[in-house]
Amino acid sequence: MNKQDASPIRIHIEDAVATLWLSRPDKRNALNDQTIAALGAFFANPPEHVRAVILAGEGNHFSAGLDLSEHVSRSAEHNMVHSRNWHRVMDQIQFCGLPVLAVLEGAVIGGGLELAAACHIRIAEPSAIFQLPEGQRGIFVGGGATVRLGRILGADRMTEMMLTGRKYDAAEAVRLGLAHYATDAGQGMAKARELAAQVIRNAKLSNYLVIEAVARIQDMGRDDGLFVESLAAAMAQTSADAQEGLRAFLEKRPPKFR
Ligand code: 1HE
Repeated sequence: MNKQDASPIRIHIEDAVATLWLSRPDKRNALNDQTIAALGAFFANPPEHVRAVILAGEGNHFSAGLDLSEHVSRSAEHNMVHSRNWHRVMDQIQFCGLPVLAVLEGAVIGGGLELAAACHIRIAEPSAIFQLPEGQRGIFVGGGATVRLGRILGADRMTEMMLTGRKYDAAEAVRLGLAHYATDAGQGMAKARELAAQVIRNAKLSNYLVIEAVARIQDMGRDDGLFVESLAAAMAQTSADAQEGLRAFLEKRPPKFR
């Protein structure tokens, strides 16, 4: 089989958790058009019974970012379309309505960091290196970094990170919010599975609203944000799961959600 034809992601579903492996370890999981398309196809329509998704990289790297070999010969127009396609797919991941956890090892570089930033829970192993080397390659971010990483880091720190091309390790990444958890070597996937199992015990609608509403409300004006928060609260608080969750608390037992 031609290497181009091999699937760029591998999907394994178990106990309502889908694990997606970026599957180009020879290329350090560099994100070519095929990989972005495969991610888009999955997140546009996740299987009905899946309640959480774990994203990881095969080999010892999460992702070395944009596939630079494909990028060399694009026109300005093609670049614009390409970047907008990344934006669409990263939004599909962030707003797929399901919690998405990322296991970060080795390279979390450029577009790899943009992909990680579209995930909701980020777990870093000691080997993880976080970097935005676009300046050193003569290019610019195009997968949503200015919006997502700009918010996580603040524009000031992201500017410095891009100008100097500095690398942050896992401990620094946790301190800065690039990752939420740091684990021992080889423990990232186990931690992701443990957290996924915990998160899917929440009411489905609560998880959905956290994922769909919180980041959007951040982008709204204060009054609009507060209004939408009330709408989301009204939806959640009047659900059958809310009745069950509150009753279970009062009866001192674990809730049984849908
Ligand atoms: C690649 C890529 C890639 C590796 N595109 N082919 N990203 C970067 O600037 C990161 C570039 N990569 C690296 O700095 C290093 O490869 C790593 C630190 C990630 C790993 O180093 P190492 O020594 O383990 O591997 P290697 O020997 O450098 O690479 C192994 C192979 O992967 C080699 O191919 P081969 O055919 O010679 O075996 C590399 O060419 C290939 N490879 N990274 C294509 N990125 C939406 S805009 C986003 C903008 C960006 O993402 S810019 C950042 C791009």
